[in-house]
Amino acid sequence: MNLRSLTALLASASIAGVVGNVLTQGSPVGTKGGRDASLVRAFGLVPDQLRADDPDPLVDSDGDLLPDQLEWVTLTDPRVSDTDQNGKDDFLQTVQHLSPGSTKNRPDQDEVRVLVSSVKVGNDADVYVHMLFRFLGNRVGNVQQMTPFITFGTAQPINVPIMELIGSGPVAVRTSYSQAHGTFIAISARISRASDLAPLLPATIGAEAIIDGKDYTSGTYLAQTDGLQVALVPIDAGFVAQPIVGGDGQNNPFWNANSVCVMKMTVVGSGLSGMLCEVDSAQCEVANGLRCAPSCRSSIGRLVFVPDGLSTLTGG
Ligand SMILES: [Ca+2]
Ligand SMILES: [Ca+2]
Repeated sequence: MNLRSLTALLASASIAGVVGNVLTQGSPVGTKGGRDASLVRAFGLVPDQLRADDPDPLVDSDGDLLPDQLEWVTLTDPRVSDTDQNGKDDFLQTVQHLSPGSTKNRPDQDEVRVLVSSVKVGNDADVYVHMLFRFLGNRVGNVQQMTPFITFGTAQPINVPIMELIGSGPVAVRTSYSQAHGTFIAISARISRASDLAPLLPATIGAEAIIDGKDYTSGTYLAQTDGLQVALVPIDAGFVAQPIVGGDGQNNPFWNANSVCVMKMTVVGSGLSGMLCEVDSAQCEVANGLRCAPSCRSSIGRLVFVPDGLSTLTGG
């Protein structure tokens, strides 16, 4: 199935009802490390077809709906659902575009965030897009439009809808509900091989959505650095360049231990289709367990084109 039908299903009252029913029954719809079979059936999605010897690319060790591989990208701890122990689950802070330890406060509202991770497969990797939703209360919002896209090229950026890619491979849907934080939904879909994505980088993969009449645009900026595909992850101090293959830096001698590349950017131009930003500072800063590329400093001066501007990455 493709995203058009997924969108239609998401938007339909019947699916909202199915999700609502599951939620109101109070049953644990998110199962540890896996997809909820009833929801997968309800959405008409094809569950992963994995061989017994394949690692599960979407395993979620701490049950917070963020796959372990994605938590490497979001700088959260895949073993703990509340990395910074502030009473807010990693999913909530992530969907709010906040990093662990962030001192920022976001208004309590519906949220959408689109992130990218990848999983090694032989000498290549599978690239996954993750669409995270948070709805206030015990409800699923009315998804009137959902358009995943990839934007690449700096001089004349090209924006291509990628809905046909979503559903061409495995898709997983996970949900949870809590009275304190509302309804969380995570949709993860394999969209590409890393080798097929590489010629398009740097690029932004994201989605535009209209939910309950409100526009949302969220995405992840991807670039090729030191032979690795990295995502620009917003933190309070700027942006971190983080490899999208989980843990890959640990075995790569080109990466130094216990630091990440923190970059700051300023907007140098804007047009109808987005903003052109320039990296004006970049340095390896202390971060336990993470890795910083030796090319970090040379990021200064790099131009980054982001659809709709930096708010696509930061949530505004
Ligand atoms: Ca997790
Ligand atoms: Ca937290």
